[in-house]
Amino acid sequence: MPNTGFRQAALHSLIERVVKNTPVIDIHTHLYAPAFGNLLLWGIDELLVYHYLVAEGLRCATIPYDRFWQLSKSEQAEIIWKELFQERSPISEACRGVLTVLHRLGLDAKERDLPALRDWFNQWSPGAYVDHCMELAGVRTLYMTNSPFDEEERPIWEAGFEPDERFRTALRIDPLLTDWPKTALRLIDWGYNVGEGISAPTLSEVRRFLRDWTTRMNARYLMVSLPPDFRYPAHTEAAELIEGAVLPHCRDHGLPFALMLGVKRAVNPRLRLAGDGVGRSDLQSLQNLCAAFPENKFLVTVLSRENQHELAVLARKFRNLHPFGCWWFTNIPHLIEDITRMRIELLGLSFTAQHSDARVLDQIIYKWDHTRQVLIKVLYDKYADLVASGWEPTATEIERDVHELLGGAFERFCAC
Ligand code: RAT
Ligand code: ZN
Repeated sequence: MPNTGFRQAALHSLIERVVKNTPVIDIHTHLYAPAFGNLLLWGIDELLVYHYLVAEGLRCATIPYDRFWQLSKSEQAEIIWKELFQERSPISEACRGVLTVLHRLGLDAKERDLPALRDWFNQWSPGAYVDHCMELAGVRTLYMTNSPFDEEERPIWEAGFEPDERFRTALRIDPLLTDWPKTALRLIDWGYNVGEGISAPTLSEVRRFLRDWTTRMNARYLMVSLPPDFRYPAHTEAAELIEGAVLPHCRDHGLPFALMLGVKRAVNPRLRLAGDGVGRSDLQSLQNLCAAFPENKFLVTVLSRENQHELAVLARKFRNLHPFGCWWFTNIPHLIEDITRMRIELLGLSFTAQHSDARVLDQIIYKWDHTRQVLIKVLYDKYADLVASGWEPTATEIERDVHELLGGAFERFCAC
């Protein structure tokens, strides 16, 4: 057919335009609205000391871990810059991310001039910089990770502030489920009458705590990350708290519960935040939860590559399960491509393709840029397959579908 090449090019540029222009709902980040002051991180030094880069930089550097942590942030950034950008090419995904950010901001990283980069960032005010980054990244709304257990964050909530509609809240409850004995003492301090064991009165007080913080934060979902050895059902505090407090609370408020499965915390504690690892989770436990609680909604991402296929198959079986994102160690182009292709082939459009997990504001630029590049490739193949089967997707249909993958399906799942 003479015009096949032309039609393929037209399809490709249509998909490219749609994917680049569709605004994103970033459903999981570690960013904060400007009202949170210093908790909102941004700028070149923060980009360089991102824990993804620290883990890579300290593989190359010879400085003892403890000495590294004693340095100021800018000294740490200089070590990472030297090790990963000057002494070898910045070829890893996390390093490439820094370059994409600088490039999209209009800065010339190839000058290799760290002081000049710092000067550029110093001209910005946080408010204006948030607008700039969100616009460049094409992010419409983003979800923060909000923890009442965080000593810096809690007082800000208690004091109150003017909400920023673009920054939504997710109530993060890891310490409640992963370290009950210590958390029980904190709840007692805050006026909740809980006991050491998981009894009915304790569960009801935990529900009161969850209610108070859901209301205070206007939380849109609850969230936890769990280690590979998490099991449900089980005679563990985590399983009993989930069943007796978290899930009933979510049902009462119509909120999803987000499970991030497969993180092994502090595999190397000397690396601090950079020291967490991965392990394969038991998705039978997730199946048990989805089956036992059809009135609950589960947003789920898994850290282990080996769990990805099982998660997608499970989502075919349970409409109360919504897979999302390529999390952390899977947020690298070749796995994003693999996982997204597989999810589309098994689930169509009923999942959320990505979340940024950005900890530093500027990172939304590269995380979304890189994901969009992969999505264009995958979607082009998928729509070209449809064309080859005699189906012609319209531009409006492709726009609708991409919106679905970049937040639309998530909103529908939360609302239903
Ligand atoms: O991706 C990350 O930055 C990790 O450190 C974790 O924060 C992870 O995303 C999580 O939310 O537990
Ligand atoms: Zn995260």
